[in-house]
Amino acid sequence: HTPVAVVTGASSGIGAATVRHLSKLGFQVVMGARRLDRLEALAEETGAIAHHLDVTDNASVDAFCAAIGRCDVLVNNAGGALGADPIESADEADWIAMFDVNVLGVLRVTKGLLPRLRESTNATVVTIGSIAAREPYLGGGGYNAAKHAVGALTRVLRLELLGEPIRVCQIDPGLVETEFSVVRFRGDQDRADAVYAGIEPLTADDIAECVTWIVSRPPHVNIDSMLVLTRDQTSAQ
Ligand code: NJP
Repeated sequence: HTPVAVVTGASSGIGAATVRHLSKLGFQVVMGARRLDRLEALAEETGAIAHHLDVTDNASVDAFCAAIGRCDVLVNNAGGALGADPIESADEADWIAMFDVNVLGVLRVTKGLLPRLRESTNATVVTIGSIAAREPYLGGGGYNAAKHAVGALTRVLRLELLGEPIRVCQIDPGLVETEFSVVRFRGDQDRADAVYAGIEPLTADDIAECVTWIVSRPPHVNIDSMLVLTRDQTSAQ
């Protein structure tokens, strides 16, 4: 049988690159995101199966999970930052939205697919965290807090699944050239360029290659976590 990989947030950036790389590796990929037009184009290109998915909406997650009959690999990738304000002027709505998509989004999809992952003899959950899950950086308290929570969720899941044939891993990328900063700075490209000046970013393919490497290790090898920075970054930028 062909192994099945599920990728959330597959309509751009790291998620889309991961769909391409896992498809090339021989997985039947099932992908979800809100921008279905983007997914349909990627489905045409890769043979992956597209479903609408909003990880902040329980009904959407339920419908997505119900459409999946088999799951050997789950890549929890949907997420992002909203705003870059200091705590003194933090917008509570942004913080709530960031926890909803980054933390509860991972919780909802993981919870929904655990029964399918348990049916696999060699399952892997790879969650895309962030450098912000390790070292808080200035310019995004809510994102830092949310990704720290993602790190805790990953580690608790690993403890809960110990002894079962399900590997649990988190990849923490540094700066990756995707639509991330467009969302973070609400389309203000000048502000994004100023923050990221002088840093040559990683590409989405760089991170997708980490995903394929992790899932193709022998079943007893669990790559617990991976911090992937650009050469121009330290862990506190
Ligand atoms: O960004 P982008 P990345 N339900 O904006 C989807 C982390 N990261 O590839 O729904 C379902 O190109 C959205 O799809 P759509 C970051 O935190 C990045 O860089 O159609 N999906 C799109 O496909 C995130 O966890 C950097 O709008 C939802 C995807 O998420 C992951 O990498 C650094 C959704 C975002 O793609 C991928 O982000 C770092 C929802 N409610 C961590 N909301 C970096 N780029 O520098 C969004 O440390 N999506």
